[in-house]
Amino acid sequence: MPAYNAQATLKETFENIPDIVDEIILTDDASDDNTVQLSKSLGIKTLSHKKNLGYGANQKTCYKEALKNNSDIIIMLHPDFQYDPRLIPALASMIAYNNYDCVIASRMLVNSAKHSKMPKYKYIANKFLTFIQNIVLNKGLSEYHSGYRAFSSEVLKTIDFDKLSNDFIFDNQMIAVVLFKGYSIGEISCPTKYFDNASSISFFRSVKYGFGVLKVTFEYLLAKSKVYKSRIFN
Ligand SMILES: Nc1nc2c(ncn2[C@@H]2O[C@H](COP(=O)(O)OP(=O)(O)O)[C@@H](O)[C@H]2O)c(=O)[nH]1
Ligand SMILES: [Mg+2]
Repeated sequence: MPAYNAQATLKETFENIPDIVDEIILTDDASDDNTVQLSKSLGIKTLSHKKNLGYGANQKTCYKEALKNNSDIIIMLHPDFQYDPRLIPALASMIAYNNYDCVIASRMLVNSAKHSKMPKYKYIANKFLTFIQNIVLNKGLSEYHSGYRAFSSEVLKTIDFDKLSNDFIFDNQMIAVVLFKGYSIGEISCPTKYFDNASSISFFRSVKYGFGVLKVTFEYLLAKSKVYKSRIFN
């Protein structure tokens, strides 16, 4: 769980994580609240950044720690309780049975996002960016932006994720690189919740993310057509 100011929702998220999970790791990106204390009191293995390094940087710390323990399947779950932790076995089984190398819990597959107060601009941007990426990346995913995903450890060992951004665009770069390397990505549907305590990225950060997605898509196109390999695809 990459955490940032997750005090209000961490306990509920944690309590809904099924027993099938062998180890839970939380990395805190210098939260202003009591996320770290709460996490430790719940018995979660907790690591923390001294300074705020960003959402991508937080995931890097988390994946490195998870890889240290010879894990087979690594699942990212946001501690803001927007995604249902009880779907972990569904995600994990698709990797365990070698159906896919990576699985995304999609908020768009059965359109749960539309009925969950996801801000309209986020919904429309998600649809638009997904449409573009499906064409360029030659896939049929329902979204590329969910923060609930599972990886086989082989994927995370092979991908040099340190090269990816420390910011929010890390998530989208990750999918693009996973596909570029020839790994497969599956999806399950997942309801999502939008409520007051769920942290919300500002409009400005979302717009920046949107342009970042277009940049990743363009870089993928250049790399795939062997014109130019940018840092993340090299
Ligand atoms: N590391 C880090 N994470 C952040 C920061 N701001 C937001 N987040 C996390 O990013 C995730 C996604 O943000 P959120 O507002 O929930 O977006 P949404 O789920 O797409 O509506 C959440 O789990 C937040 O905790 C930050 O400055 N640093
Ligand atoms: Mg969220």
